[in-house]
Amino acid sequence: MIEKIHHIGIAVHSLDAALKFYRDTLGLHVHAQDTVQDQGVKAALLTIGRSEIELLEPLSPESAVGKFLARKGEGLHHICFQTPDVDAELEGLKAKGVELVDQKPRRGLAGMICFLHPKAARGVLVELATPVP
Ligand code: CMX
Repeated sequence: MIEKIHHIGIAVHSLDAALKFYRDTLGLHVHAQDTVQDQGVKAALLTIGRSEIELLEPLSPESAVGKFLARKGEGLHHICFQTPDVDAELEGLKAKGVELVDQKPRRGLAGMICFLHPKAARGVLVELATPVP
C-alpha cells in the first residue's frame, strides 16, 4: 500500500549551496544529513509538512546522480512513495513484472528503500521507502 509522498529528490551540484536556499531562505528544517557511499551521494532531508525534500550532491561524476547532472543539470531527480512494508511492496511489483533497479530493499537516508526503473513509471524515477525509527 502506497501511503503518501515521502519525499521529492532534487539533484544539485553543491549541497551547501542548495541548503542556502532550502534551509536558510525558505526556512525548512534539516532533519537528516549523511553521505550514502553505496549510492554515491551526499544527501540532506528537509521536512516540509508531512513530506520531505531530499537534496542530492553526487560524490563522483560516475555515480547515478553525477551522470544525471551531466545530462540534465540540476533539478527534480526522483519521487519517493512511503509504504509500511517495502519488502512486500517490492515483491508485489516484481510479481506484476514491473521493471526494477533494486531487486531487494537496502538502507538509505529515508529508511529501507528501493528504486523502480524510470521506464516503469513513464520516465519518472520512483523510490519506495519504509522509514526506520
Ligand atoms: N529520472 C528519469 N530518468 C532517468 C533518471 C532520473 N533520475 N536517471 C536516469 N534516467 C534515464 C535516462 O534518461 C536514460 O533514459 P533513456 O534510456 O531513455 O536514454 C535511462 O534512465 C538510463 O540512463 P543511463 O544514464 O544510461 O543509465 P544509468 O546508469 O544512470 O542508470 C538508473 C539509470 C535509473 C538505473 C540509475 O540512475 C539508478 O540506478 N538510479 C537509482 C539510484 C539513485 O538514483 N540513487 C541516488 C539517490 C540516493 C538516495 O535517495 O538514497
